[in-house]
Amino acid sequence: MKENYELPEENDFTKETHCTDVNPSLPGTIPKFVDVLPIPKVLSPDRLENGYAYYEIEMKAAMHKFHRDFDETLIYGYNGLYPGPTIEAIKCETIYVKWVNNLPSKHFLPVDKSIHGAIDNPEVRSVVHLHGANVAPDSDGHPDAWFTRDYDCKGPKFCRKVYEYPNDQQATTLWYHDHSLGTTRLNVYAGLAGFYIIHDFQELSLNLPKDKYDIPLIIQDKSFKEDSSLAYPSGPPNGPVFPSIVRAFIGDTMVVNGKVWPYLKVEPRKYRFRILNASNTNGYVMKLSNGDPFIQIGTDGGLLTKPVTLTSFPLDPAERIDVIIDFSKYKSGDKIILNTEENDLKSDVMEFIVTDPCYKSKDTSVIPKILRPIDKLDKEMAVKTRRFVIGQDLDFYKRVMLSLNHRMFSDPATEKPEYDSIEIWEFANTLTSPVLAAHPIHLHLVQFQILNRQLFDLTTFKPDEWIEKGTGIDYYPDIINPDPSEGGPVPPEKPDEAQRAWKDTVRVEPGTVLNGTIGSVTRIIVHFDNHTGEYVWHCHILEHEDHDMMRPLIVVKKYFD
Ligand SMILES: [Cu+2]
Repeated sequence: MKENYELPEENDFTKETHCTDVNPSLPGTIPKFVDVLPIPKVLSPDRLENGYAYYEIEMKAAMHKFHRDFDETLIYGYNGLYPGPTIEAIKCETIYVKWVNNLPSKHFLPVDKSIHGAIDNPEVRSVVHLHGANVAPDSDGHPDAWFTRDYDCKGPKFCRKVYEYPNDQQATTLWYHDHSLGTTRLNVYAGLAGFYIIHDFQELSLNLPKDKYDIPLIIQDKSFKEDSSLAYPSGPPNGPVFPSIVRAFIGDTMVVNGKVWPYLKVEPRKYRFRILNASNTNGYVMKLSNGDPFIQIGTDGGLLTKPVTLTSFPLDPAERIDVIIDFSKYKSGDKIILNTEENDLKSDVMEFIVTDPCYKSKDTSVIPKILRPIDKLDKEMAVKTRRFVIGQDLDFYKRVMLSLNHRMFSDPATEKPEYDSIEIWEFANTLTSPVLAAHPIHLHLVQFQILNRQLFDLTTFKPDEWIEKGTGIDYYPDIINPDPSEGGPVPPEKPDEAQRAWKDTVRVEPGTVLNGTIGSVTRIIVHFDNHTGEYVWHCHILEHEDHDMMRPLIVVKKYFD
């Protein structure tokens, strides 16, 4: 597969030694840091059409080698590549992409045929969503706009073959991925994900590390079978339903840019890393093994106002973080591991190995003191506040599913903001059992801002009253002393500096463990701008999204009396 990637120059042959006792299903037997980190190739347009860049990208089954000691195995990839090729665009320069589905008719992962979208529809359906992009609804990749090979079968919202991306937003790191109703978790896990990077002149003028020192990292946890093939659970048999969707998927190895636990040789200088968590369920808290800092410069929707120094950061599914790591103080041979705070084998993500400096390319990049101004959305301008309770329900087969205000995806749309209006959306996470979990909530079409988060007392919480009037969350018991008389109103907490920028996915925190009595509400402010029409919003834990934790979002025209 080497020809598919731009591989760094490699003079170190010591890692060529293969191990024979590797069992891909036993992560403890897999040697770490023996594969060079691949950098997904930037795709050139197929041609110019009426002056616009035109791409044709084919989704197809292909063979991929995840690790030096694994056999090649089946994946689904854009142009047969995992991850897909990177698309680079310039702000306000429209591009067109024809997404072609040449996937087989039978999926190689276990398909649950009882969930939305999967009932009575072909097994392998696909539609591409450009995550974080401000686009018209017919190019957004609505989950019901899926299509099969040769467009033989099309979902009810399918309306065009060639998608139009106007790139009318500031420089940032987006990603494209499969979004077909009821099979997103399987298609993304199978490999259908890639980077889409928007540049603009303002960002280029900042002299940040660029070209080969600007590296995108797509991180996914995966599990493998003994024969190197991708493993995904069939779920417990559930009455007549098997395979059956699982509530979470947690893999046992870490894959970065398509390789299990890779390494990257870095010069002693500054590098920019655009890190994407494209895992199905897993959120991470990431750090460097030596405790050294990251300089964060951006979030999902673009640059921060100024750099923020972090020694660790949370990254939930679909979130991106843009960081600079300065390796200049290290000496040749030093090794630093990017890892997570999880306490298991897979806490290692990848390794940086510092090389001798490259005198041909002196590091002239800078970390500017100021990156760009961000207009703060004004709460006073909000015309509506919507409130959502994250709870759980049982589906038709009595399986637990996570839900948004106890509605299913197919229930009539309730979120119909007016075009060009500003709204506040509040998400109350009321789940305390069986596990406390954050839910990364993603809205299509928009980039929004996080207002605050607040803990509240679940024992007195009345969801319906709160949804209607916003009352009942201004109090929670003291964490140390849960005697109600010791509690009191708790002010909302502003997001930390690292999140005071544009976001398209927000981590809705869980409450706390204390007797299962404390919930947490996360508030965002959104401007529904540029387009009207049908979109969706949902939890980006793919196992939740595929199991009804998704709702329609319809931006309606403004009516003047
Ligand atoms: Cu969720």
